[in-house]
Amino acid sequence: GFSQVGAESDWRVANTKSMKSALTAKNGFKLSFADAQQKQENQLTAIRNFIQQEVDYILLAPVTETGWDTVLQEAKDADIPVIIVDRMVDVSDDSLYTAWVGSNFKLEGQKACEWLNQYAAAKNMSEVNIVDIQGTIGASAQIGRTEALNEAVEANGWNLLAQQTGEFTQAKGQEVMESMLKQYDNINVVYCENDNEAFGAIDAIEAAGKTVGSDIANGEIMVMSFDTTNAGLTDTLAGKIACDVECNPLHGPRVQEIIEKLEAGEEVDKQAYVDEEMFAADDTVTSIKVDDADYEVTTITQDIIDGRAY
Ligand code: GYE
Repeated sequence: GFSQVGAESDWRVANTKSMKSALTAKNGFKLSFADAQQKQENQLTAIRNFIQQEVDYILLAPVTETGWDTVLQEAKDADIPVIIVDRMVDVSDDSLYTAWVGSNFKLEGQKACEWLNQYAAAKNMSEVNIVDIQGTIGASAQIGRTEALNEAVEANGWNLLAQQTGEFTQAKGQEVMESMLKQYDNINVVYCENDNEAFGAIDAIEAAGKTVGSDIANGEIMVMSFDTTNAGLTDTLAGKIACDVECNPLHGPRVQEIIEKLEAGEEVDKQAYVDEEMFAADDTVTSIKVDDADYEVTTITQDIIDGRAY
């Protein structure tokens, strides 16, 4: 049984597609899928239903990190292994889940912020007046990306004007951007914690008669984002997103492999991070360093977009 957050973003749709494409009857699976519409109580109900159905495995993509101890203990008491997908659970005892597969969200944020730090230096930006359209509060992706920004704001002397959740959706992202534009007339960077919020922010900026782009000196507003969905990279190619940091949603094959190993009585990694890239609209910054590791920044092209799996 797979309890999925919902369909709030292009990323989530790609994640669900990847899971359903791997966990097929042809591959030996019978998948019960539950969409929670971003509500934890729906996930708790779905997990209890899976326990009643005596499924062999429970897959959980948790909407937020806390509140899982009781239901995961019920799954453990029913001898049903739980695999956590994407966001993490914050539980008192990590024997309550067998494995987790997902991204290093803090590193994603650090990569985005270091790109901005290098970009601002290259363009001699006198000040960075930044707003943060956060993801769903309490989701691992929001926690990591926000934490990285807060640390970079301190380290680089940026002005963090506002921080508010856009719930990883385009509609909320647009609404939050509209209100931030009413409050501040000196915003020059918008840090969107996913592509769908960026789409909403871009619409709000353009509706306010301002220009989205990287020419800060001439009053353009630079939009940054995460996920590198097809639509996100298309906006990056158009120069509307200045930097998009990849968050790989293709967890289906990874979860399939974990289950096949468990079925074969083999050990599985408790946590497995996926490797991720980053893309920019131009080649002002072509590589960045985070904690002594180097990361390439790829200038986006249509060919790259056409060649990607999502
Ligand atoms: O960035 C966002 C989705 O948890 C990494 O959730 C995932 C995030 C992703 O809504 O688009």
